[in-house]
Amino acid sequence: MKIDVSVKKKLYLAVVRFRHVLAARTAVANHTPGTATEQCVASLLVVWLCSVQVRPQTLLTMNRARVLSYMLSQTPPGTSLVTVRAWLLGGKRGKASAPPPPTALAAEPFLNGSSSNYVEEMYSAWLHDPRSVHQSWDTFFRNASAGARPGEAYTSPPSLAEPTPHHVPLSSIAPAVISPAVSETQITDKVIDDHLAVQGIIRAYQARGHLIAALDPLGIDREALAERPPTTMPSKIVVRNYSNAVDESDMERLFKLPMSTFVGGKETTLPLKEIIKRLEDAYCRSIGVEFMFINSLEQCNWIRQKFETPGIMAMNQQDKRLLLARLTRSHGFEAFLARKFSSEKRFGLEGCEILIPAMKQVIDRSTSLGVESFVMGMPHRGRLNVLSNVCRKPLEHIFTQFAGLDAGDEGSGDVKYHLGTYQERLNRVTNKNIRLAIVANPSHLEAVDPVVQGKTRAEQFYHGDSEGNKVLSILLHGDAAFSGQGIVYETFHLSELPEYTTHGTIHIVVNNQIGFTTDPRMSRSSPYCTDVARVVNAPIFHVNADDPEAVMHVCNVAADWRHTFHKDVVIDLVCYRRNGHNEIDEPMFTQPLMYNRIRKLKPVIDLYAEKLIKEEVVTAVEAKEVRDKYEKILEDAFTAAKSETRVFNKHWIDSPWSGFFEGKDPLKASPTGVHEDTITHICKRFSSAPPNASDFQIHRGLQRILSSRMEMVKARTVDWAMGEAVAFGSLLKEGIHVRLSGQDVERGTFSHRHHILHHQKVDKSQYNTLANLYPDQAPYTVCNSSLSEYAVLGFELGFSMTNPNALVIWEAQFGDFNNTAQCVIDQFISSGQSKWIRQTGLVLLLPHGLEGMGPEHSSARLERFLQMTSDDPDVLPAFSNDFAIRQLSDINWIVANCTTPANLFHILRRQIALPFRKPLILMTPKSLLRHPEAKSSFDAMLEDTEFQRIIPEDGPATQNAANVKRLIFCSGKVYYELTAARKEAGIEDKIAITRVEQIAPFPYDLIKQECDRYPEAELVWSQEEHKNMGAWSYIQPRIATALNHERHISKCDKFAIDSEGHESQSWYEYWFPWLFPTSSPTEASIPTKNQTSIVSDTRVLRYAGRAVSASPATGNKMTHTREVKQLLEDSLAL
Ligand SMILES: Cc1ncc(C[n+]2csc(CCOP(=O)(O)OP(=O)(O)O)c2C)c(N)n1
Ligand SMILES: [Mg+2]
Repeated sequence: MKIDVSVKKKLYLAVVRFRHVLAARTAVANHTPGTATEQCVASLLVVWLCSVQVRPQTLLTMNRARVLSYMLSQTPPGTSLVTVRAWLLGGKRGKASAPPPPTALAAEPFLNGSSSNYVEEMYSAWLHDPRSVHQSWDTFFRNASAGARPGEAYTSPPSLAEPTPHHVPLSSIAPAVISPAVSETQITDKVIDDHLAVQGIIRAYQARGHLIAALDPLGIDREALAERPPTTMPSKIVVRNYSNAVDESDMERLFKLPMSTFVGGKETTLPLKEIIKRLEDAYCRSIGVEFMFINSLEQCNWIRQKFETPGIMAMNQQDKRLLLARLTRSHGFEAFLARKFSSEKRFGLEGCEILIPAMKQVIDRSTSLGVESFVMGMPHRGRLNVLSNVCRKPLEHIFTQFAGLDAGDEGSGDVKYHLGTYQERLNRVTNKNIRLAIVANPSHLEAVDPVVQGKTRAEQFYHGDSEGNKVLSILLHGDAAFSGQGIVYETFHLSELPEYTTHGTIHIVVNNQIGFTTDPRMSRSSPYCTDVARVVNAPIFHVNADDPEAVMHVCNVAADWRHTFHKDVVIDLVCYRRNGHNEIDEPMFTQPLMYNRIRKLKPVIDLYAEKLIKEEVVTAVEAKEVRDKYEKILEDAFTAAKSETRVFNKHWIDSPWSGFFEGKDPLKASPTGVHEDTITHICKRFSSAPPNASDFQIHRGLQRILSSRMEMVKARTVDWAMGEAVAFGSLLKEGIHVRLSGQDVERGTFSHRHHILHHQKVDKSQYNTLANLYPDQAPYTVCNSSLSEYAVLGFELGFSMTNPNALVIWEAQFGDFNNTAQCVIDQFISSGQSKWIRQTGLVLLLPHGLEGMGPEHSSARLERFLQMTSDDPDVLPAFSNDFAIRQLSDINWIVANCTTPANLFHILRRQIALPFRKPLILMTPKSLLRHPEAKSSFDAMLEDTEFQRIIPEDGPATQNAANVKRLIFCSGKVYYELTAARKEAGIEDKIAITRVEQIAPFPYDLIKQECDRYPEAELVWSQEEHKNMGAWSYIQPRIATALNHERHISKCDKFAIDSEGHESQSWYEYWFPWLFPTSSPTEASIPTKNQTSIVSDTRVLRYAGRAVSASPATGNKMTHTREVKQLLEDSLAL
C-alpha cells in the first residue's frame, strides 16, 4: 500500500494551514521534533486531545504506534475520524484551498493520509499477522482489501474505556461535518471554519468568561481593567480572535451545538446570537466560574451543565422568601450590635451579609445530601453573626461577652471573636438533626485551617465515614489571608492524601477586596485571591455578593460538587467592607475613593427586598414584619443577658468530650505497666515477618533487623523502637486508637521503626504489623505526611480534639523543624486549654541531641517549650501523695526527655491513663536508638511498674552516699556519655548521676530527696546544650525552690515590698553590697565562677556544659569533639 507523495505533501500543507491545528501542532512539535509525517500525526493527536481533554504530555511519552492505538482505543464509539480528516483538508475561510485530490486515498478516512510510513509499517505487520495490529487497523485493512469504497474502509474501534455520561465525543468538534445528512462533498471551508469558530467561542466563554463577569459590587475591577491596553481587555481575551471568523451576518444562522456545551438544553441547534447570549448569562453575569484547568473531563462537563443549562439558576418564590428572611437576620444582627455596643470591636459583616444565607444554603443542601456534622473554621469577620445565625448559639451568650463580666469557671478566656462553639440542632429545612462546630482559633489568620481538617478527619474516622458523606468541613477565609498565608497552601496539599483527606472541603472567601488597610494590588501577585486553590484542581466560583440568588446557586453547586466528587471547592464572595477594619477604624485614611463609593451603596438587604417587592414575591409590609420580628428577638435576648452576672468559658467549648470526665477521680491515673504475656506477644509479632512470609518478600536488611529484635525478645529486653511498639500495641489491645503521623514516620527517619513492611516485588503490597496484633484490637494508623510541619501538626492537633481515647502523635523529622509549626505550638498547644478550656493529649516526638551533625538537626529547642510551661519557678507545690498527678493537672503541658525504652513506654501509656489530657512534648533520641545500654528489661514494663519522673543513681555511689562528692543532674543522652566517662575515670563511688526524665512539671519532691540523700555533694547540672539553651534556665530556679521552699535570689524580689510594707532589700544594698555586710549569702558575696548559683543557704548549684552561643551547635566536628570532652571534664573533674 503506497501513498502518493503529492498527496502526502498536500495533506501536510493542509495541516499546516489549518490554524487551530497549527497552534496545536506547534505545541506538540516543540516536544516532538521530527518529520512532517510525525508532525501530522501529532497534529491529529492534538485535535483529538482537545476534544477529549487529555494532556498532550501524557502521550508524548508513548511512541507513535502506541499513541495512535491509544487514540483509537479512547475514541468514543460511533465517532468517525473522518471528521478530523475533513478538518485537516480544510483551509482558512475566504482562502479556500484546493479540494483534496480525488484519489481513493485522499478520500479515505484520516488514517490513510496521516502517515504513510506508519501506515506502511502497519500494513506489512497486518499482512504478516492480522492480530499483530490494533483491531482498528485490522478492520481498515480488511475492508480496504475487500474493495471498500473511499471513506468506508475505516470503522471506529470499540472503546476500551467505559463510556462516561459526560464524555464528549470527537464528533462534537464539528458536528455539522459529520452529520449523516451532510455528505462529505458538501463540506465547505466555511462550514468547517464557522463551526470551529463557534466551538472556539463556546470554549472561550467556558475558560475565560469569568474575566468579564460582573463580580464586583463596587465596580472597581472594571475600572482597573479599563486602564489596560485594548489587546489585554478581558473581552478580547475571552473570545480571542475566534469571533473574526463569524460576524454580524452569522448571528441569525443556526449552528449545531457541540456536546461540550449544555446551553442548548434540549435544543441541538441554536442561532449564534442565542448561543452567545446564553453563554454570557452562564459565565459573564454575577458568577464567574473558573474550572477549565481541571484535568477531568467528567468534572468539567459536570460544572458546565450546572451553569449552562437554561433556567438552572431560577429560584422558586418560597426559596426567595427564605433568602430574604436570612438576609434580614444577617443584616439585623450587625445593625443591632452596632446600636447597642457602638464602641466595641466586633469585626462586623456589613458589606458581606450574604455570608449567612450562603453558609446556611451550603448546610441545608449538604444536609439533604446526607451530611450530619459540620466542622467549621473561620476568621474574625462576621464570626459573631455566624455563631448566632448559623450555629444558633444563644444570643444571651454572645451579648454577655460584650458586658465585661467576670469568668464563672476555669480558663483565662479569649476575646469573643475567637471563641469556638458546638451546637446540636434541628435543620428546619431538611428536618434532620445536625451537629455544628466552629473551632476556636487564635488571631493568627488561617492557622485554624489544618486543625479543622484534622478534627473533621477524626470525626469521619470514628464514625466509620470513610467517604466523608456524613461529616463536612467548611473553611471561611478573608481575601488577603487566603492568598497571603502559606498555611492555606499546606492545608490544600493535605486534601487528597489518603490518611489526611476530609473528602472535600467547602471554602468560602469573604472577599471584601481589602486586608486591614491594604489593597489587593499590594497584597498579592495572583489575579484572584483564590488562585492557590487551583493547585488541587478545585473549581472556583466567584460571585457578586450583591446578587443573593446567584450566591445561592453557587452554594448549591458547591455542595453538590463536594457530594459528587469529594473534592475541595471554593466560593469567592466578592463583596466590600462597609466599615473600617473594625468598627472603630477609619477607612478613609487609606481607601478614600473606595469608601466614597461604598457610602453610596445600598445594603444588600434593601436591594434584595426591593427586587422581591418588584417581583411581587413579598410585599413591603411583609418584608418589614420579618425585620421587626427579628428585632424583637434581639431585644428580648439583650434584656435577658442583662441579668447575667458571669460569663462561662464552658459555653464556648468546640469539642465537648461527653462522658469522658464524668465519674472519674480527677487525680487518679490508671496503671501503665502491663502483663508479661502482652509484652511478649507484641514483641514477637513486632519481630516477625508477615504471616504469609513465603509470599511476602521483605528486604534482607529488614530480615536482619527482625532477627535481632527476636534476640532481644529472648533476652526479655527492648530497645527504643520496641519500647514504643509495646506502648502502642498494648494501647491498641485496650481499644485505644493510635495514630502516628509525620514525615517518614512509617520507617522512621533513623530507620529504626519499620512499622510498615514493603513487599520487595509487588508495588503497594505492604504489611502493618501493629495493626495485626489482636483480632479485636483498635485500629493503628501510621502515616507518612506531606513535607509540612505547620499544617500536619495543626491537623494532628485537630485530630486529637475529637476523641480523648486515642493516642495521637506527631513526630518531627528532626526536632528543630518544629519551629516551622511555631504558631500551632504557641497559639494552640501551649495555651489552648487556658484560652478555650479545650484539652488535648497530643504527643510531639522531637528528635533532639547534639551528635556532631551541625547547627541544624541538633536541638529541638527544649528551652522554648520549658519557657512556655505554666508552673511557677518560685512556688513549691505542697508535697502530698497525689503531688505528681496534681502537678500534671495544673500545668499546660508536659516536657520530658526519657533515657530508657521502658520510660518511653510508660510515658506514652500515661497519656491515656491520666483522667485528663495534656500535651506531651517529648525530646527523643537519635544515637540512643541503637545504643547498647539504652535498653530496658521486660521487668521495667510489668504491672507493678510506672513512669519514673527521675531515675536516681543506682550504682556504687548509693552505697557511700554521705561521702559522695558530687551529685550530677542531667537529662537525655548526655547521661550515657557521663556514665561512660565516670566509669573510665574510676570515680563511680564519688559521683552520683541522676537523670531528670520529666523536666516539666518539675519533680521538686524527688529532686529534693536526691539532694538530701547526698548531703555533702556539690550539685551540678550537666547538659550538652549551650548554656542559653537546654533545660538549665528552667532547672536552676526550680532546684533552688526545691531546696529552699521559696526563692530569694530574683533581683526583683530584692526590691519587693514585703507584707509589712518594708523593702526586702533596697536598691543601694543591692548595688553596693560591700557597704552592707550581711550574714546570709547573696549572689554577690559568694566567690564562685559565674556558672554557679546559690540554691540554698548551704548549697550551690553549678552549671557544667557548653558556653552560651547563638547557634544551637557547631558545624565543625573537631570543635564538637572538643566541646564534649570539655563538658565531661567540667562535669566530672574532682
Ligand atoms: C497571621 C496574621 N498576620 C496578621 C494579622 C493581623 N490582621 C488581622 S486582620 C488582617 C487583615 C485580614 O484581611 P482579610 O484576610 O482580607 O480579612 P478581612 O479583615 O478583610 O475580612 C490582618 C493583617 C493576623 N491576624 N494574622
Ligand atoms: Mg479582606
